[in-house]
Amino acid sequence: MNKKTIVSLLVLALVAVACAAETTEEAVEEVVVEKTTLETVTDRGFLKCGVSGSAVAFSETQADGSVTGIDADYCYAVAAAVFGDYSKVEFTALTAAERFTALSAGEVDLLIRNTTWTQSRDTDLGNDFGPTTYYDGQQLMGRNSDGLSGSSTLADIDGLRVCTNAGTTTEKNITEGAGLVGATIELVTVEAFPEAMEKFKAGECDLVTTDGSGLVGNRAKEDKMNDWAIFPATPISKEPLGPVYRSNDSQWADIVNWTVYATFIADEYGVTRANVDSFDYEANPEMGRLTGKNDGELQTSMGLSADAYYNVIKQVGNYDEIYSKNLNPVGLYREGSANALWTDGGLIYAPPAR
Ligand SMILES: N[C@@H](CCC(=O)N[C@@H](CS)C(=O)NCC(=O)O)C(=O)O
Repeated sequence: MNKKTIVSLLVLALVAVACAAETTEEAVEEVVVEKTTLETVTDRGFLKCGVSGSAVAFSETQADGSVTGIDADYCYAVAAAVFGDYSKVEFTALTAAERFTALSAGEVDLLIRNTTWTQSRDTDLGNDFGPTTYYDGQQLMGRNSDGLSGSSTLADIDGLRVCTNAGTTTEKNITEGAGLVGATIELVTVEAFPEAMEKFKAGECDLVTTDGSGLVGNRAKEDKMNDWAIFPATPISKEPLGPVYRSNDSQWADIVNWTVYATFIADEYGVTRANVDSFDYEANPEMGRLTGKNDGELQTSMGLSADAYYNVIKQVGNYDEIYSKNLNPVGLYREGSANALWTDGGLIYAPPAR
């Protein structure tokens, strides 16, 4: 719920104009005016962003309290757009099961927590989804020593114990998918995915399952490239991950969406943190409009400063910079994946900035 402001309006309710009578009645009415999310955020002075805090390469809370990862960087990007200062973010670590309640209760302004865009979450839960920032898909991870490999299939999990975290698409997909191939599994559901990893390492589960990126990230973190297999080669589901905000909040949706699109467009034109100041905006009017350098900028009509998206690129980077910094170290690369730019055969595509 947004904070509400009680505004006392002096309503000249009844101006009696009948005949020549000079009676003027005044009524004071209390009208509840809801602040927009942008007003709430700017009045507060920082953005409240909901993340996982323990999702490898997506949002990891560090010892000093800072949060790193691609999801965290998109929180920083929205703060850079709104405040011209990426650091104006307060992160809230949320489990998968509590994330949508926290968003609808107004505990966070924005949720960027490896959250899959699904029809029910979009239509039933009071959420709207921004552009996908990572195209993922669900896989499983097991031990090579148990006879599993990258070419194992869902049928091979018959009789096995599978761990995952609650409140996810993961638990639904695996239940449905195993059923479809006639595999009987024991599904062990825990609150947060790191607990599933602990059970897997302790031998209490034969398999863990979640978004493929999470499995790749955890395998890299545990240095088990040669011991743990991720399968099936083609994921069992589509998991488009991206920002989520409350429904019916068009201005805030536009701000978040165009923050993401600005990083895509800058990637398309090769505008980086390093060259954003020296880039030839005359030669690329679209980038000029988007960064507020040329005429025709549209950021001010969105309630932002003209240079809002310049600040995003300057302070956080374009999509490729954000992706590469966070995901390459765990072995996730864009080349040949859906996360490549549309000009390279991928799905990363933004509408034109005009
Ligand atoms: N994308 C799925 C799964 C999200 C999910 O919970 N992913 C795990 C694996 S990356 C995670 O966030 N783990 C960290 C945690 O539980 O805090 C969804 O939206 O339901």
